[in-house]
Amino acid sequence: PPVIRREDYQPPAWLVPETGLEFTLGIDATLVASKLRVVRNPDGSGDAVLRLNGDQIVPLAVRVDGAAVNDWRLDGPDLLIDLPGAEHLVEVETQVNPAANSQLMGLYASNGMLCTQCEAEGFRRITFFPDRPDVLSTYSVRMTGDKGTFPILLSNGNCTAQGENADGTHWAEWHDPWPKPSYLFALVAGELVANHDTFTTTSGRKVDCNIWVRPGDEDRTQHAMDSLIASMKWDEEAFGREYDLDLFNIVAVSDFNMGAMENKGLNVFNTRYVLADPETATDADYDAVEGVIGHEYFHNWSGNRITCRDWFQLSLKEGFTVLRDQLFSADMGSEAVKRIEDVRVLRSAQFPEDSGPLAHPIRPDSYQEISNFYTATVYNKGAEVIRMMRTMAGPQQFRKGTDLYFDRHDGEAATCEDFVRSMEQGSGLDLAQFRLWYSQAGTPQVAVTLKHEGTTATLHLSQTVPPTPGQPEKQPVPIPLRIGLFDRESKEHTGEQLIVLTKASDTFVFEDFAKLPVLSINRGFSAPVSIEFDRPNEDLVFLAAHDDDPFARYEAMQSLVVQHLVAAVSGGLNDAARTAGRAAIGQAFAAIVTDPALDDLMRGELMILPAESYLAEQMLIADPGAIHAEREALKAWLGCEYAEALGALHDRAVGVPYSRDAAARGARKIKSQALGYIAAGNKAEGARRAIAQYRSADNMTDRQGALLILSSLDVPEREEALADFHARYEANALVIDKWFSLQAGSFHPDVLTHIRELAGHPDFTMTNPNRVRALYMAAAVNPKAFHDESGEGYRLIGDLIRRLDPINPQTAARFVPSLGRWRRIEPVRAAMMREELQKTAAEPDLSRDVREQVTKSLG
Ligand code: DPP
Ligand code: ZN
Repeated sequence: PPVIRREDYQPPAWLVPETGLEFTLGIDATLVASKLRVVRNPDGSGDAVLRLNGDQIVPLAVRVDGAAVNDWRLDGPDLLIDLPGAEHLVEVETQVNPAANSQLMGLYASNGMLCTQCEAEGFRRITFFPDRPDVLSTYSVRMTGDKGTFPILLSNGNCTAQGENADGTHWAEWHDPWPKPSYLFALVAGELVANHDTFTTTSGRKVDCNIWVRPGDEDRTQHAMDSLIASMKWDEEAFGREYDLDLFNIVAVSDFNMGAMENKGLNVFNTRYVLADPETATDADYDAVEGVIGHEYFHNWSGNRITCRDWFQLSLKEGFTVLRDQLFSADMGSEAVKRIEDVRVLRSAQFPEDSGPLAHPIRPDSYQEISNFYTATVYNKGAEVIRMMRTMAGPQQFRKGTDLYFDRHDGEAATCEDFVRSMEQGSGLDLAQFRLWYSQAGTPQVAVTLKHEGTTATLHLSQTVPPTPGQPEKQPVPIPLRIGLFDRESKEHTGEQLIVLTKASDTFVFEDFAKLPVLSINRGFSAPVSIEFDRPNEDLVFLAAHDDDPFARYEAMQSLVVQHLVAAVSGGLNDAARTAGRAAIGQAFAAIVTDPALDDLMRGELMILPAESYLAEQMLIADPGAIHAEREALKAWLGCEYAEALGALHDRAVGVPYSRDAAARGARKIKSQALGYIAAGNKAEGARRAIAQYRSADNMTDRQGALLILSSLDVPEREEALADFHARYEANALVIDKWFSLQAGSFHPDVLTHIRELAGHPDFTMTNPNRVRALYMAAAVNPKAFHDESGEGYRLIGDLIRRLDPINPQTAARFVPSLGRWRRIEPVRAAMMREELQKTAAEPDLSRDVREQVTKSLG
């Protein structure tokens, strides 16, 4: 497949200021008639040929300026038409089969309704069009369909007319006044009901807000509606951005590749990010709904009003919008807990990407299939990069930068460079060297030493950015580090400072310290780097108990555990060192479990042990079996050693009645955390408490929390609870997804057998991405199942990729990176992982999506 390169960007030869689309809707056959007003781009190449992209569609009729033409031709999937003048009306008719569209890109059928997904290149599966984000057009859409099958007809913008025909069909016309690229087009038709509310913007525009779902689901939409209205208000206050249409529609669909899609005025959502009530959604699900609703809403400015010039600029909208949704969620709940959660996602999903064969800068230089670049790097590291600008500028100056960006580029298809330049001019930052964060891949490593002499503390920092594919050599990047120096006696620090490491190595001097202070560094995770700082356990115990920066407190606990487990796994711990290491961890752990000053949401967060994937990241070559065993052993030791305190914690939390307030959510969080340790330390006691919690649960957080513990235990209560859960929620697809993923994610000794059986369960289907992910993504991220020494886990995922690829290549490709980690895994397992990649590469008809990921992973 051809490689697309950023440096090859050319402006489009033709622009399409106006687009008319007429749909005659049918589940198996939908006719699409387009009317494109095309004009030669004065800044284009002057090419007389109009190239309209297509994908698995054929032109049934082509007209230019009202007359049928026959001299069009196909170039691969694209339609080429020679146009003599500077402006023409081009009309093309096509037909698509939504029911046969298992890729879920373009127009497809889901659960009896029709919907679209066009980002990144799905519009070309609906009609021929210059399907690139720098061609902005005003859309008028007319659709006609059977009134019984499609009672609700929706598209972008406003509904301008509707009516009924004598033959039982009805029609609607929609007009979107805001010019947009084709990837933001959307159409939905089907039987839907709405939760309706209104929001009045700061300048007095009254906006109708609707959340459309299948009949029966409307009782689970209130949290989504509350989140939408909170997002609209927040974006006015935090970024000065107001909504710009009279209507905002959200539609929930059950078959969806992504989380959600920000189509102008008509967001389409995966049901899992819309539907929530206490009986079926956990507290984490509630948070995810709020975050994704916010994310898609914020795209209305960062993405829609200002879009991307080309797909290499994806982080322009995604990195920035992730930062915006993170700041929103922080304001809605606990800023400290949100920050820790975001860093955990970065470390478990993005760090491995950055150190593996698929590493790419947040602004990639090339791709074969753009769908493969909707990554944790573009999204989450992209957000971290913009967050660093905010940290260096301060919130007020940062806001000046974003204001200038929104003002200057409104209505444009912009680049990352446009954003950086606006930020420089608006905020006053000099970002010349900082631009390296956009072009270099790899997680910078910062080595730290702190020395003390007389009354002077000397901090020495040095950085390396590791080589990544195609980028053997790197330059130093500016790394903003928030630091605090604690006096050991007073347990206070001398005031937080921001230092920026710009050179390969540098020294910072601090005066007036009678003794060596305790350094708290990268507070708030001010830079997305890994810190290498060898220091005594007692300093980490000190920070885990006393640091006033909540992230730093979490980090100290994590570092204690990481240092200990990495040493244990590498065989570097004698009995004395193991005892000392555990004692230090235990001391910090006990302080966390019992500290009355901590709120429970934070306590629950601090109790979470570092993920096995993150531990593996700390080693050049990892032995997943040893990591799993050591981590479980530590968990069991903590559960035993602190059984009494953990039991008391669980008892206290059990007594807190359900509500959505922070205290009750905190109680539920520590309830599940405590249960995990109790079960690790004492299986019988864990099972006893878990089944009691399961039986008396009046909400999904408690029920799922208990089932999570039971599903890993080889006890009779396990079967009882799993059978009850299935029977209770049979009719609810999102909860049945949980039933699959809890079992596939469990540490039960027979987990691989369970997964194989679940793949044959009548509720399993390969055509629904949520269900596929519930079973197989849970398995792929379950270190016990995936890295089983038999290699069965690797074969499971390899088989899945090969079977799913012909059905849904985009989702299939998402499973490749787990196998692509082979170079960092011990040789016996590595060979088996590699074999699955080779077997996949040998398939003759591999999609472009999977082909690119597999080739790079082997390369
Ligand atoms: N729908 C995806 C997102 O919002 C892609 N734009 O991130
Ligand atoms: Zn997005």
